[in-house]
Amino acid sequence: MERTLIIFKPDAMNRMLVGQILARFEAKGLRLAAMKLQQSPRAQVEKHYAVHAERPFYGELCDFMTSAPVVVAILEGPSAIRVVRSMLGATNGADAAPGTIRGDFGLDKQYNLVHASDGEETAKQEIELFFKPEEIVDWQRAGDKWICS
Ligand code: 3AN
Repeated sequence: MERTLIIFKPDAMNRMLVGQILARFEAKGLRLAAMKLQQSPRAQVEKHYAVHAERPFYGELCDFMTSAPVVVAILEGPSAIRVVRSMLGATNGADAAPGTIRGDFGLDKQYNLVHASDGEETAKQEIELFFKPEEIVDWQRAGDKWICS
């Protein structure tokens, strides 16, 4: 069982696509372990994207990510990190394969709808950056026994 952090970015919020995209993760069998709506403090976004601090788009990316409230969530399931990344598709929606979230809903590299952790270490760091331990819920769904044998 793995946990990954996702962020519905301001474009997904303003385009009112959160429900549709979340439905795909639920239908896949991934389980919510936490979810909240927040207006992200700029310092949190800057830390989250610190790996891109030297890139020319860093300032604009931080402006974008603080331009509207976002929905932040933790999804869990077997290989959840890899599964969610593959469901998102390539960074640029124009390159993302049809059938992926970015391939079906987007055309842009900045406005690419959802962030998801890209590895075990980043997932751990990002979950700690966005959630307090008491906000994360351990639970079982009635349907779980029909999702993983
Ligand atoms: P991903 O979201 O697929 O992990 P990263 O980590 O390469 O992509 O990029 C982080 C974020 O930076 C992207 N989600 C996107 O919003 C933004 N971004 C990436 N490349 C560019 C670019 N060339 N111009 C503007 N924004 C970009």
